[in-house]
Amino acid sequence: MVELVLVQGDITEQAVDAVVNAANSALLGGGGVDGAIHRKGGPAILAECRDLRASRYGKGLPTGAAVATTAGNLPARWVIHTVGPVWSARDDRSELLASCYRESLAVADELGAETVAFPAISTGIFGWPMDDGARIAIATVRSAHTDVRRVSFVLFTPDGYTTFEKALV
Ligand code: AR6
Repeated sequence: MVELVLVQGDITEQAVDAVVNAANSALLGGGGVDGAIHRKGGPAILAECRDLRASRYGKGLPTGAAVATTAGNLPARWVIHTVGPVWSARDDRSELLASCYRESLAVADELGAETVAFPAISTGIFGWPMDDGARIAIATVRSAHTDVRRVSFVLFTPDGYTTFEKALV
């Protein structure tokens, strides 16, 4: 079973094999986690993202999918970019959010990454409620078939940390 760890802090500082980026389908950067990863990781990440767009994702990386690049100057070896769903009160997009966690772990397995750090995907600019996002994140990682040994959820705010702590029990 995967070991789950909660960390309050900045995902760009995590010394793990792979950090997951809460990206958008254009793969060209943005705010939040995405902005921080590109800022600290440097231009090598964007260069690989551009290549991926040119070779495989001309229409953009689909919501719920994941793809890896170098981590540039970050302490991690790889960045796994995934696109979370935008929160909607009308339609249930939970399966797409679960898919982000599952597909990211599948990419980690392909890379041979044993330690992976996730942010709380979709809970920032994409508006997903933190408690529901935490529930989906934890349930999906717990039930995943993966060779990843340790998953850290890196929560930027004390509130986010507390919410994940409650969802973990
Ligand atoms: N480390 C860890 N968590 C962080 C960090 C950080 N450095 N910065 C923010 N968070 P968001 P989304 C938290 O907005 O909701 C971008 O523009 C934040 O508090 O990064 O999936 C992309 O390009 C929140 O709880 O991602 C997309 O367009 C969580 O990380 C869009 O935002 C996710 O917030 C994706 O939106």
